[in-house]
Amino acid sequence: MSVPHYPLHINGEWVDTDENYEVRSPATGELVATVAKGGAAEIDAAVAAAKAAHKSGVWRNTPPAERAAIINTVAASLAGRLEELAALQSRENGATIRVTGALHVGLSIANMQSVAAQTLEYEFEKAGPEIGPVPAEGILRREPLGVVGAIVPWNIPLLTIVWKVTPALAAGNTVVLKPDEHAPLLALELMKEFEAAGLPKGVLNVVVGDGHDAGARLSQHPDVRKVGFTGSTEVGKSILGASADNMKRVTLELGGKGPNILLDDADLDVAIDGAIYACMANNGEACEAGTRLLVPSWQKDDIVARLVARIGTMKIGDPLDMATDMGPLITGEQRDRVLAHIAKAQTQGAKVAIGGAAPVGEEFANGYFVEPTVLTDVTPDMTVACEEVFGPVLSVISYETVEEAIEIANDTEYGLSAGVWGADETRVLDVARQLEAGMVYVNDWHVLHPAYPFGGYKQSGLGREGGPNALDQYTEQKYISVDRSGGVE
Ligand code: TXE
Repeated sequence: MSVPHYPLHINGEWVDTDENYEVRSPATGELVATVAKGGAAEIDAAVAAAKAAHKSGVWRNTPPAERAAIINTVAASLAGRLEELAALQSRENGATIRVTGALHVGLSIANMQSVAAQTLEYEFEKAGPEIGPVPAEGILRREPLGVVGAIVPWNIPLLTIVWKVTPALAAGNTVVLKPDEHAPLLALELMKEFEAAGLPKGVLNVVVGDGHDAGARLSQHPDVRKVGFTGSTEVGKSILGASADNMKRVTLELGGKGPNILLDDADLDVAIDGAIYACMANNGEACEAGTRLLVPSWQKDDIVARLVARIGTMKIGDPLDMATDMGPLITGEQRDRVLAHIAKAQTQGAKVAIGGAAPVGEEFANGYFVEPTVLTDVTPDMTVACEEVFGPVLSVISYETVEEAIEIANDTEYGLSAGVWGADETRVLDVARQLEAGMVYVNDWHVLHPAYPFGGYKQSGLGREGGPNALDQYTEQKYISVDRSGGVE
């Protein structure tokens, strides 16, 4: 079977460059596709096309209902291709097919539909209150910003794209999207669908390229008015710095170190599964994973024994198999990073209760697998409890009192997600209100929903994505006052 090739998409054309990326399955090494490699020159061309499209008014003057209709058409096309696209995503980045179907593709479709619905209701222009004492009126407008750059990672590509590109387009902006070079295929499939749905040329452009080259150029470009970014906190800071030159607006969705507090009345039959799901869904490659499990010290041994028993039943392997619970990490470099974290934690006093290594066997020989791992005796000052590991590694930390658990939970520069499990609703909500995180899950985890915002406190980011105000992040506010005491009737 021939391997598909994807060019870049600039100004309504599919364009090739002198170099290609090879996108390979992290489970098997199989070549999944080749993709044209863009750089600063292609970013410049894409920004110029997006700027011209914005200036022409071809998109910002398209009635919002028509913009929403195009988004809905694309959402419907993706829904018709859900299984195919989920499989492509699993082959590309190793996330398991259950997760790519429900989360990567399924939730992306739901978000697109939610943004399309919001677009129909959105008050792009409305009369404001009267202005006294002279007879004067105000008009409140929400206008597109112009050219928007979207820079996204490899771990959950389509959803992180949709969170940016859909509200940006719905609000009338034009967009240059830079996917990660390890997982660019769903960005390019999305581009095909927007093209088929009749999006005018130059309105959405896709340039796959390296971060330090294409990504940096996009974040620095003087004609880009906003950058939406998902990725590491380190790169997020460089994007924030680059935005200063021309006062770009930024939305940043960065790393996390989610604390997951088990209270002493939590139903462990549910909470143990929940704690594993919180940490290890998407192979542990999720910014809002619950990676620090905070347990009452007197229940620790029981909880660890239950975690070990449950994790022992998990199936590691082929991400395309519906029975698989854990696929490979994205690259050999990521796998080695995760294994180095586990090794360092042990030198600092942590113990491996289960996992801790790359699985051995023929089916794992060509992939970047790491066993689901539980570390016990972790203390809050250990590196593994402070830094984002981005792999299937759960750190168990003991606490004596609920106050201490909250203290440990909040003692981090991250603040993306948090969780709390318990039977007493008043008590769990009291704890939830005290946690410094953008999303707090009570008796569950990963409850992402289009109606609710996603984003972090502190160094986990800036701004929110999705939710009821998704379009606000991609519009500028304008106030027009009309003084009727003089000539204007
Ligand atoms: O992320 P990067 P990487 C975390 C996670 C992971 C670590 C490294 O801890 O182990 O980051 O992953 C582009 N200017 N997260 O290296 O580098 C890059 O090409 C502009 C958290 O993959 O932040 C890609 O498109 N852009 C996370 C995107 O930024 C640049 C998701 C993200 O890559 C750039 C992924 C630059 N100088 C990793 N350098 C989350 N929050 O979900 C890179 N890029």
